[in-house]
Amino acid sequence: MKMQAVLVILVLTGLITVKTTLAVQHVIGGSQGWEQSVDFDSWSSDQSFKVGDQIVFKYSGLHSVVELGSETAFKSCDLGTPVNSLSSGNDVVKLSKTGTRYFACGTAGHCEQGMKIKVNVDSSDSTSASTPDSGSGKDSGSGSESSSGHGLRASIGYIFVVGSLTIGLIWAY
Ligand SMILES: [Cu+2]
Repeated sequence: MKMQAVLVILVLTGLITVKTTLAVQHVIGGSQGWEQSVDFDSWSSDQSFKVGDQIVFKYSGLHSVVELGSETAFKSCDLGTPVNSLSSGNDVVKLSKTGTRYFACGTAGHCEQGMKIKVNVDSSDSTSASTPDSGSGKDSGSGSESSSGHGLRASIGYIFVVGSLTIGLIWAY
């Protein structure tokens, strides 16, 4: 019984470590991606966006991504003065500071049909003081090179969990 307790503690420690230190990559709209059929309001209500996280817009050529500069522009779908425009179909946007960011589809009529999303970025947990240098507030890259760092950190996290499990099992038997 005592050994099982040790195992549980080790695994929990590993999981908590992963949770608090890893930046998360949020694929907008989940498995459906950046598509008209998704209810982005309800999708985002289940998400917790933190500084250091990334959001990814995945979509077909019918769509694009326009970042808007204000709540007003977001509400009225005013795409006239975008902060940023993306169109690779696999657009990675880093959430480098707290605040609200607004995104809409650039295709005529899509924003009005609900293809827009408001992202509220909260500060990351106080324990992780490692905020990668990001001079500009909006560095958004397309492609996968900007997500490789996350992948590496994720691997380290998983190794940690597997390691904890292994040590726990060795202890238990
Ligand atoms: Cu669209």
